[in-house]
Amino acid sequence: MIKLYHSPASTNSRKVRIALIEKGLEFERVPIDLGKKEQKTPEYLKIHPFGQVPALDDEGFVVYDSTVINEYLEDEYPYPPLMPKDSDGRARARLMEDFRDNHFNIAFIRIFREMRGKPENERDPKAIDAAKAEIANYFERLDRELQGKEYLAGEFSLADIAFMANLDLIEKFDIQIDPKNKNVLAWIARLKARPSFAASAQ
Ligand SMILES: N[C@@H](CCC(=O)N[C@@H](CS)C(=O)NCC(=O)O)C(=O)O
Repeated sequence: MIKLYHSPASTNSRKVRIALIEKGLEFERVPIDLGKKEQKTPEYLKIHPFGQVPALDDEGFVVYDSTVINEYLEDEYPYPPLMPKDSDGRARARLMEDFRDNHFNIAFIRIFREMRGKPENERDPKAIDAAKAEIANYFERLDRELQGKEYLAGEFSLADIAFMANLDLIEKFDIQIDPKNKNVLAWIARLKARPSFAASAQ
């Protein structure tokens, strides 16, 4: 059976949980406690050389990095497809996933680092507000990207899954979405309605 080394709270782990559930694949969840630095133990470093989650073991074939894992799952288990068929659509889905991984999610990580384990008087409100303002700009971009479309690359794809992994944090971090971003609000409601959203929470 597929084994997923993950942390329940990690957004990058959730990306892979969602893809596995969308593909209807059974998998064993192996929790790695990031607080206890289990990701840096010599045994785990044999699975993931950079000591991070997620990592996936498919009957002895080990792959790490959420984006690479999801591409592997798409190649190995093509049905139901989670990438467009045409090269333009595939490039678009990859660009959107890159936007989430290297920009959108990074702003969330900055807020997480400020809030995690720090009493309120030790947090830097300016850093939190700056990250929230950046996320507000990203929602504007996403709203334009979603004009006339239900999902980022037309059909539901790995690009949407990447953003889906962050949706719970929007409420948790009290991030407001300007109501003028109607395409984003409708898209978020669509993503949250998918059974894989609730099923991937842990
Ligand atoms: N590019 C990697 C990033 C993985 C990553 O940042 N994982 C975080 C949790 S979301 C982690 O393991 N942090 C603990 C650490 O780096 O020690 C991916 O997409 O899988």
